Amino acid sequence: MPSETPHPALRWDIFCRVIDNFGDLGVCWRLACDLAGRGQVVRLWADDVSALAWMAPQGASGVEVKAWAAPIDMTGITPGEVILEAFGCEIDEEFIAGYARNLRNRGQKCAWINLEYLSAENFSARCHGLPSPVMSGPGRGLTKHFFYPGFTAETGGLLREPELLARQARFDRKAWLDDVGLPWQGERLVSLFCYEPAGLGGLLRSLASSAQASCLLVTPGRATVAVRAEIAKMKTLDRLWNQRSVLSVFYLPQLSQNGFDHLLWASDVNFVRGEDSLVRALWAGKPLVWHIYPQHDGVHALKLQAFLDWLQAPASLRAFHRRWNGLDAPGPTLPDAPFEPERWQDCMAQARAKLREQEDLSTQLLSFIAKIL
Ligand code: TRH
Repeated sequence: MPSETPHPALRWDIFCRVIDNFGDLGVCWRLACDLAGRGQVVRLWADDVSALAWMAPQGASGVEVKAWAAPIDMTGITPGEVILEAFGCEIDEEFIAGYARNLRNRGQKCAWINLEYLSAENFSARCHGLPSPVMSGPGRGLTKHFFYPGFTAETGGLLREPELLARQARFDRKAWLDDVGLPWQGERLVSLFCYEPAGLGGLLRSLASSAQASCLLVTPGRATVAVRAEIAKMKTLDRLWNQRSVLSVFYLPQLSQNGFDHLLWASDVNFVRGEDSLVRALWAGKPLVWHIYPQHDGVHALKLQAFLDWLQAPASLRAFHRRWNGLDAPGPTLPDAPFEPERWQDCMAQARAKLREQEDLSTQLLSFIAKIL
């Protein structure tokens, strides 16, 4: 693994607008904590901080959370040396004006980063690190830089805290399962974090008809609602669908981000969604299925394909993903896509090993800032 060089402590202002779900805040919080853990001083501005109450109940030293309201309250606020807007959110003009003024007064260079969404598509490598001159407003004359996370060495990489893999290696599965109250008898554990997947009924049927007993660990919110609705539907269609009780379902409470990592480490197969949980499942290294965030224009299908190509996913994993994400051409009677996690393990192990060799996102971001300052 590449060695990390120490960086001077800088003050960061990270801005996050919560669109829906938890991913925007989840990524920003992890980034803020990772940077703070490396000696940086971080202020995280978010327009909806409510999810942090369960995602990060302990907070983190070195990270100050600020509620980001409009208009922004600049009382007593001096912008830091680095400003980062996550996923194209726009920082208020008052803040930019203060930032530009500070740069002039201190004779400092601009470190204004636009952190983009994660994608395995080629544009991430092409656009990573590109400058974007600011042409208007109080930041006129300054330059923003695009920072693209990604899966290859030509991109900004993935978040991976320095201690993550060592913590994973020390993880005690049985103790954690006891802690969450799961009376585990050695069944296959399948974690489920998703929206409303088209292939949910197929998964439940596969698990219920398997020779191997499984326990589905269902996260709260949309996954729980979807599973309850699907099970109710299946019961009306065929009340013997899980006759041998080979499948059990365990509904989880909201976990902290660390607890969520533990869930992924404890499970044999992980169903994840969005962006941050996908990255964490890659580090977990178990077979995973990704419910990609659906976009109205359908571009998520290309994004999913690029990811599966990067993963060198075998045909059955691709087929399962198409069904899970509702991307199969509609037909009157689509057969269930086979659930074959044992065939998916190799590509996951290879992907994790490949990613380990690459520099993580925070290391790259710190080097990038050092270069432009
Ligand atoms: O919530 P998401 O669907 O977020 C999505 C994506 O980020 C997407 O790219 C974005 O455009 C959209 O939101 C608006 O999935 P994601 O990204 O995996 O984020 C979930 C976060 O919630 C992640 O940080 C893990 C955390 N989490 C917990 O901390 N505890 C839990 O119990 C669960 C279920 C999740």
